[in-house]
Order: sequence, then C-alpha cells, then structure tokens
Amino acid sequence: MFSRGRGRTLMTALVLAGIVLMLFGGARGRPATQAKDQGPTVVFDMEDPAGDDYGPGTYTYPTHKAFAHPGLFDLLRFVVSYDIQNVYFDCTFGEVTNPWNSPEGFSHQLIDIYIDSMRGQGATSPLRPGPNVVFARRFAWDFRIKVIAWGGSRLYTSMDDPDATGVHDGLMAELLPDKKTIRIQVPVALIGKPNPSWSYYVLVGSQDAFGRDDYRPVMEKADRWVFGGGSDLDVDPNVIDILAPGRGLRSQERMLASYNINSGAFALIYPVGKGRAGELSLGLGVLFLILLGVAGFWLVRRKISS
Ligand SMILES: [Ca+2]
Ligand SMILES: [Ca+2]
Repeated sequence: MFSRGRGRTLMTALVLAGIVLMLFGGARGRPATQAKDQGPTVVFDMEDPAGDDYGPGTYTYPTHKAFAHPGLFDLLRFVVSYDIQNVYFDCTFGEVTNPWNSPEGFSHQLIDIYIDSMRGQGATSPLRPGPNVVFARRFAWDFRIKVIAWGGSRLYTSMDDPDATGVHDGLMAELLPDKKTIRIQVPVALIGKPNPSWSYYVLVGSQDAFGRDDYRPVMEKADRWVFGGGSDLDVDPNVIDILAPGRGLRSQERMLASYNINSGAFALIYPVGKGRAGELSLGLGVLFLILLGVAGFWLVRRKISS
C-alpha cells in the first residue's frame, strides 16, 4: 500500500543506492594500508590460489630433476609497495631453489609484470613473442617489468620497440630472507608512485635462455627441458601461473584456456587490481538499475489499476 509520496521517496532512495553501488561497490583487493614502522607503504596485496601451477589446468613440469620441487612456479601472493625511492613488487612462491647459483638467489622463475597505469593508452600484445597471450583492450599495458636472474631484469614501456634493450639501471631482483619471496625493486623515478587504480597482469613462466623472450615452451608431452600438457602447435600459453581469482569467468583456468588452435588466437587475459573493481561494480550498478526499472513499472501499473 504505497501512497504516491512514499513511492516517490522509495524510488529516490533506490536510485541513490544504485549510484552509490556503481561508484563504490564491489571493491576488490585490500585497501591500502598505512606504513608500518617506516616500512614501505602497501598499495596492493593479493593472494593467488596454491596448487594452480598448471596453466589452464593441464600443464606438467619438465622432467629434469632440477624441476622436481613442487611449487617452483606456483605464485602464492603478490604485494606492491613503495617508499620515497623505490617501488617493490614482492612475489611469493610455493618453492624457490637456486641449482645454478644465480646471484639473485633463484634460478627458475620468470616473472612478467605488465601494468596498466594510464587509462586509454598502452598496448594489448606482449612486447615480444614468448608468453602466447594477449591482454584485454580496456586494460592495455603501459609498463612491463620482466624479472629474471643473472642480471636480466628489465623495465620497458609500451612505446618501446620489440627489440628495445629496456632499462636495467636501478632495478634489483633479490630473494627475501623468507627464501620464498622474489622482490623486484624499481625506482619511483622510472614508473612513478603506484596508484591504487593500477591494474596488474602477473605472469609466471620458466626462465629458459633458449626460449623466446626467455620463456620455456609448453609442449604436448613433457620432456627434460619442456613443460607438458599443452600443444605442439605454438598457440598455447607458455605461462604456468597467473595472478587471478580462484573461480569465476576470469579465473586462471578459463583465461589461459581461451586460445584457439584453429584460428591461432592467443588466450585473452584480464588483469587484477582496483581498475577491475570499477568494472565489476559498474556491472552490479547496471543490474540494480534494471531491477529498479522493473519495480517502477510495477508501481505504475498498480497506480493505473487502482
Ligand atoms: Ca598459484
Ligand atoms: Ca594463479
């Protein structure tokens, strides 16, 4: 039994709730935390499921004994923080070993971080062939930080040519004292202070000096130095783990399985971060407004029939 005035008040409240939901709803990732004891300020912190170091769900490790350590390519957590001088990207793995004695303390991981820091510009393909993925057009990347051992870590921008040498000065990769976290530090002067609106693609591959852009290939059958469980046609992603939610339309498994052998289309992947939250809450807000329309229609009909 709505009076006209009460109905209008209700509609106004619902419209306002819809707008609030679109603007602020569905936030993902943890909010920025305050700096503790002069330590770096954390701007992004996300866990990745354990045990998903299998690409789209089928990949298996190479058979050489150097790879007989479960968790080498299993990303567990990704944290972005900064202080006055540097931005720190901390990638925690299930296991880190250093059988070939790199000075950085790890031998296996290739961590490829593509950052969308500027809306409306950037690139949707990787800088060079290697990972066999493409990035979502709405989240085109602006910076790429490639992390490998033996002094090979580099910073690139989406303006770089594929054969660009990248920036090495000021970058440092190291294994933190927990022996499971690889940290790459990049001067703030090079990429700016990380903003909570940044989105991240974090790809984990296996460092292979003979692979394209240092990515160890995934084949149909695993061998001493190649992963198995993929395809011998060079379309399947050479990515073993990516930072992604454990379920849903944009889970790792769904995204990395989205390539097409017949057409040659690479897997399409989406980033994580606050930017994605805006997209999700927009979806929720639109759904809310549709429900609002239905409710309004019902109220009007009641009024006409009474
Ligand atoms: Ca993982
Ligand atoms: Ca993952």
